[in-house]
Amino acid sequence: MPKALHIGSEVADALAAGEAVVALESTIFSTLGLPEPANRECFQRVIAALRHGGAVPALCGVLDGVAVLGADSAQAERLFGGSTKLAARDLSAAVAAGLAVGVTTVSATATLAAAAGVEVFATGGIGGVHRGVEHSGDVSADLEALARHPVIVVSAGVKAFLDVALTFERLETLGVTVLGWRTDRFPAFYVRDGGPVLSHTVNDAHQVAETLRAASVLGHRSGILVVNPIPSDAELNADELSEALVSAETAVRRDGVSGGDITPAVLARLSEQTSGANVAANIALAESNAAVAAEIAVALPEQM
Ligand code: PSU
Ligand code: MN
Repeated sequence: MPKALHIGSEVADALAAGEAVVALESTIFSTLGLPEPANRECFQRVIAALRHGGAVPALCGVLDGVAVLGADSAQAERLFGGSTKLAARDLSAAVAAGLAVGVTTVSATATLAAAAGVEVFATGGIGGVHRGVEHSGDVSADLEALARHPVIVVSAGVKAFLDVALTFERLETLGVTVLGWRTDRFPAFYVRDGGPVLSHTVNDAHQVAETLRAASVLGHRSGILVVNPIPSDAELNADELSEALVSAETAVRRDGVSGGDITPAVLARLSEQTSGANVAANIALAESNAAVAAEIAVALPEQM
């Protein structure tokens, strides 16, 4: 049987040498996450932030029936054009079916990172509990994956149009440790503040690394969510945003969109309504998360 997982050579070398590696999902860099050419700009800025911080980027996806961790630039190009979104449960099926191009969400990327021994993962926002969950039952597989894999995920909170309070409750139920990066509030993606009060705040990467090591020694083998608020100069106006979100969601619901198609549809509408301001904010927060993830990945080996 052909190999199911391919680790890029630079990533494999870095892992063997105990150097810092940060996994990246590919959904946000595809047009499902950001419109062209913002998706490429986001990727370039995330990569630059990781390299600047001393970490090797490991972009994940599925190509020609192989799960890839550490895509090279030609492979990355193919992923940017991907339109099949893969959650954790889809990975093995996509590999077995020989899927040409599949982009990974947070749940699939956390799965691959854990399989390859990559401990840090940077994203924009994770999935969570959707508003109206009582009717739809829509809860992202990202939450379960965070509970299952001992990976540190750096995000600016959850996707803007989710139910943040319910997501926060679910994270507690699942036993996911949530650390506020220099904040005591759960950030609201495009906006710094507004979320629930956090129990744990960290001020530097060593505290995060220590938390992961302690979790391992204590047998708490689940993930750690580090929430990093969007940089202040990039955040959106909270009132304008909530208005735009309501109308984007209403339109998407009216169109009968469901399941994994909801996020791309809402984001596309939102981008029309904010004249692209949400796209600029999304890039800024992803870049900032990458910088924090690099710091954490560099601090990890020192903690052993
Ligand atoms: N947040 C965004 N844009 C995105 C996503 C999150 O602002 O495109 C993607 C991530 O890949 C995340 C996924 O893991 O959406 C969750 O999708 P779902 O709700 O279908 O589980
Ligand atoms: Mn969903």
